[in-house]
Amino acid sequence: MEETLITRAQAVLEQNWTGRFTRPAPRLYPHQWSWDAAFIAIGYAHRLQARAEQELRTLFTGQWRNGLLPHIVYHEPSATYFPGPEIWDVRRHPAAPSAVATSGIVQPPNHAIAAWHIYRHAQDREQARKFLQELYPRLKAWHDYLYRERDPAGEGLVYIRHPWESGMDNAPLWDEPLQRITVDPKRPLPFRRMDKQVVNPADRPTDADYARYLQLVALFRAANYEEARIREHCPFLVQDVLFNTLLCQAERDLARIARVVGADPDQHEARAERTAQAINQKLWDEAHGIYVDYDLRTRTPIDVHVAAGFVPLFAGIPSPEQARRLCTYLNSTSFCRLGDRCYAVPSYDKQKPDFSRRRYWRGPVWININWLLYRGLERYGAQEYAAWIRDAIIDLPRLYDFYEYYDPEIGCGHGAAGFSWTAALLLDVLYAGRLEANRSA
Ligand code: 2M8
Repeated sequence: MEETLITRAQAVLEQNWTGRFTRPAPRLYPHQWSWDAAFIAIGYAHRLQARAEQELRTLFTGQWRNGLLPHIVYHEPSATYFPGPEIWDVRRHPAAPSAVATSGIVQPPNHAIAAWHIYRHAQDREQARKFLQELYPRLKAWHDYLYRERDPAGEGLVYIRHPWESGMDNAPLWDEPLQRITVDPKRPLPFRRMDKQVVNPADRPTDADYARYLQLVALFRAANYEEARIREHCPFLVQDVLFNTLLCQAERDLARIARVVGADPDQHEARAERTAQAINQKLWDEAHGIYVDYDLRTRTPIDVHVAAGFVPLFAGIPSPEQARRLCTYLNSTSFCRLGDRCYAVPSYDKQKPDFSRRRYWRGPVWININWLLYRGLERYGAQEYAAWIRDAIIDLPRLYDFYEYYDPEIGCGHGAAGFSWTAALLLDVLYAGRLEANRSA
């Protein structure tokens, strides 16, 4: 049974592989996405090391000269995705690459995590060491960019300036900050959305969401992508838990990479520590026992509880007492109480009236978030809960195929079919299980 599932997962990735990179999904997402590429490389690493390396190498061809790693690299033109490179018009900034088209925003920095994972699981260690050597300066430039441009006060927390930068595009987290951008609901959109032609529109963000997303892009364009100008005018500036957690773990892994390639690990360890402390000081909600985002425009916490609020477990950020409280909240009717009718952790608090079992980031189960939680719970020794999630990462694709996201109660898949990170992270879980079994045999 396991072999068949591995074959099915590999077939999904094979179908999405273009020869240089892997599309997140065949029609809905035809380009290369930043954090998808890292999750996909994590899946490839166990058997296809060279391809895992190539996935990241190809992504970094889109890196800007100031270190910014764009959220989309448009290697090839496509008629099935909006917005295309002309909407971003990133050449307005002198650091944008000239050889390849990119977007002008970023996504969560999970790349050093993936690069370290490739090295740890390498079939050819020497090749992996060379790969780390090649990638280290680019990873460092990427993190330097984030701390330099996105953390002007030197708090150890970087900000995002667009919901797409969070990776959780239409999460309820953004409802309030987005209200600051006024749109006329009666005015037809001045562009044509392609996503609604490809998947069920009931699963996707609304037109009003898209109007606001595109207004933010217009603001970035008008500022010629100069960060200081954007920072001054952007109505959306948020210190996000998931983004900063991944940055913290990525810095920890970059320190390990630095040791392998003979660079200085101390700066990375120091930054990771500072970010971990800042997350604990500023983003921990003591009253509810969960981490929450912080709105830099209103200088207030965003009082919305999402699955990403538990992810600091992944980077070893919570104290044992905080971890205990996180586990209690996770194991409740708001999220996924073990033994209840729930496959895995839904993306949003189920008790909220606007929770949805099928609308994109407003409730469904996402495999990448659950994978981060599974690893985090293991790190804290919460084995029973970790095993529950691990089973779901295997069962959901086995029973309902490789979808972008799943109904937390009945399991069926929504969004794009043939979704790459669902396949890649399943492969990681299965191969890691085999390693574990071999070790204890
Ligand atoms: C989704 O985001 C893109 C925009 O970046 C979209 O909806 O068009 C998100 O789920 C994001 O996290 C993901 O990286 C991307 C590709 O899978 O799709």
